[in-house]
Amino acid sequence: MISHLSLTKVDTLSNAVSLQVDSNGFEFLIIEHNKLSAALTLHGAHLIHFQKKGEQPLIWLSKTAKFNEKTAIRGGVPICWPWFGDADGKSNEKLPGHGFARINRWQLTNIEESDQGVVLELQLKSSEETLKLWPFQFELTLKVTLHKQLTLELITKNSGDKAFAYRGALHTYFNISAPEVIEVSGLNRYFYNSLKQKQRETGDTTLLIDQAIDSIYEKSASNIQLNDKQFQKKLTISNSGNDSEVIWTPWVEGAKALSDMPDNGYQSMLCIESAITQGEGEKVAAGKTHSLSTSIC
Ligand code: TA6
Repeated sequence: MISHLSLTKVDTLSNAVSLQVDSNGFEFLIIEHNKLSAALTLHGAHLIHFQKKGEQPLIWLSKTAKFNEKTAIRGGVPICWPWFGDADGKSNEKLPGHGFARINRWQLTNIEESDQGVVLELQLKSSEETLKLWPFQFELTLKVTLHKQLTLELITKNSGDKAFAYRGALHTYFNISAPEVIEVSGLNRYFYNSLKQKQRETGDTTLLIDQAIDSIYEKSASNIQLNDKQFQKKLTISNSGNDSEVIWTPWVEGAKALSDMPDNGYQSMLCIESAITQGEGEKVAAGKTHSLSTSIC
């Protein structure tokens, strides 16, 4: 899903990991292992590609995604933090939608390689800039396990002296063959429909994809299954530390309205997100940590 990007290698970081840049110097970590390939950007610690040898890419990336310091990348796994959607529920041009973590440059802090694959660790710490947007000191660590399963763990550390609460999501864009052959199961019966002023509704635990969907499901008591009958693939998605799962597809009109998604982009993607969206969010006392994760196999 990244062959269309023309990148130049600037550094070899390990046997499997290299630092590459595009013509604007935008930085990509490219992982080439005998069992898998993957790619992340330091901008947003954003996984944009993951593919196991002999399989379809697991993660969808828009062919018209923008790669610059100001924009969230369309596709991959955006790290939505420290809020989900609009800050405090009101639109505010100063406060970026889905928080600032996905539009800040993270540091690569560790690489572990084995014959199973690669584990990367990236960090983002509070700064003068972030404190202007959100008055709390923090250390965010993203641990990305690229093995036969893909696991992302976002560890929030409150490095300040006052408690805070955060919301957010590991906003995974899955690569699908076609909406009409997809089935999502294992969902909670209760959900909030963001397309209808978030009324609480009761639905089925299985969802078919045949229209625009923007729903926040209360956390499932089981794993979520994504069954793609054309790819002949049944994915199991195991979330922890979350209070909800979000399902999103922009569908026809929504895709047309997005400048960084092709008009037909909705036909090959579906978002299933491990999210913290309820109430004030997850409270983290001074000095304490909280982990939000999603594991896909
Ligand atoms: O996760 C669902 C959602 O909140 C939708 O409402 C839609 O806005 C989507 O995220 C994408 O948000 P973005 O800010 O990345 O365009």
